Amino acid sequence: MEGIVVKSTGSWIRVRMPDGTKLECKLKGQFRVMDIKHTNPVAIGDHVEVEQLAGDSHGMITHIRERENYIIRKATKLSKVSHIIAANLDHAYLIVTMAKPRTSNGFIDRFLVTAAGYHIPASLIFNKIDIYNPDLLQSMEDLIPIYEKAGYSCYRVSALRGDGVDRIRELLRDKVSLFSGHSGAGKSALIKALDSSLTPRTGTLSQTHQKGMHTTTFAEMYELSNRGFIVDTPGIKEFGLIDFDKTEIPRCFPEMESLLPYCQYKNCSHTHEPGCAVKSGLETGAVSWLRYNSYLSILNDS
Ligand SMILES: Nc1nc2c(ncn2[C@@H]2O[C@H](COP(=O)(O)OP(=O)(O)OP(=O)(O)O)[C@@H](O)[C@H]2O)c(=O)[nH]1
Ligand SMILES: [Mg+2]
Ligand SMILES: [Zn+2]
Repeated sequence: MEGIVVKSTGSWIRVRMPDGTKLECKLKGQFRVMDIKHTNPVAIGDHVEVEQLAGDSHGMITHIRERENYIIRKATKLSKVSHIIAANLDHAYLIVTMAKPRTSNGFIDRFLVTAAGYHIPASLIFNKIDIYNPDLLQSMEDLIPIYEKAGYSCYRVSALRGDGVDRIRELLRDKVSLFSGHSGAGKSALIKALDSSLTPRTGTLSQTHQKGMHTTTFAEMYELSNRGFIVDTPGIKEFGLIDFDKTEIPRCFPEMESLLPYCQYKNCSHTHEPGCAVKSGLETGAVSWLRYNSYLSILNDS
C-alpha cells in the first residue's frame, strides 16, 4: 500500500492511506542511517510504501519514493544537518503581515529565493487586512505591484473576517501547497478559515512584542474537501539559504533572470561591472530597488 506522510513527530509517522484513513507508522530500521545530512529521513509529503502485519494497529514504512522536490531548512545557520520541511510540493505560499507581526521585505525575498532555488512556484498571501490602518494598507498597496511585476501573485486576505478566502481555496484545489511565515502571521488560522472542519491549533500574540508564540510546533498536512492538501508549518524567524552557489542567486529573481543574457560579462555579479543589464534594469524600472537591495544582501550573506 502507498500513502502520503502527513505528520512526523520523531518516532511516529502518520500516513494518509488511499482510502483517506490515517495510519501511525514506524520506519523500518534501515532508513535511520540512510541519510545523515537530514535530521528527518521521512518528510511531510513523502510518498511511502507501508506494510501492515495482520493484527498490528500500526504500519511499517518500507520504502520512500524519490522526491520530486523538497524544501529544506537548517536548524541554525552553522549547523551541518538540515531538516526537510516538506516534499513533493506544487506551490509554496508565504503568509505576509504588514503588522502584528511585521514581515520584512528581506524576509519575503529570502523566502522567494529559497522557493526558486528548490524549483517550487511561490506566491504571497497578505493576511490580516482587517486590522491595517490607512498607512499600513498603503504600504501593502505599494509593495504588491513590486512583487507582481517580479512575477509573483499576491492575494489580500483576512483569515478572521473571511476576505479573499474563497479565492485561496480555489487555488489550492487538487494541489499540494505549503504555508510558511512568521509565528503569528495566521497560517493555522487561514487553514481553519478555508475549512471549518479542520482544527489546527491557533495562538495569540505576545502582549509586549505583538509577535506569535510558536503555537504550531510540528509541520502537518491538512486535506480540504476539494482534495487540496496544505502543509501548515511552525513559524520561522529567518530563512537561512542552504547550499546555494552565489552565481545561482540572480536566477532566483525572475525579473533579473530574463536580463542575465544581456550583461556584458558572463560572470557579472551585477554589483559594479560595466554593461550590466540588471543595473540598466534599475534605471528602466524593470528591476525594483527594493528587490535589488535584497539581492545584494543575500549575496553578501551567502
Ligand atoms: N485580526 C486578524 N487576526 C488574525 C488573522 N489571522 C490570524 N489572526 C490571529 O493571529 C493570531 C495567530 O494566528 P495563528 O494562526 O496561530 O498564527 P500562525 O501563523 O499559525 O503561528 P505559529 O503557529 O506560531 O507559527 C491568532 O490570534 C489569530 O486569531 C486575521 O486575518 N485578522
Ligand atoms: Mg500555526
Ligand atoms: Zn550584470
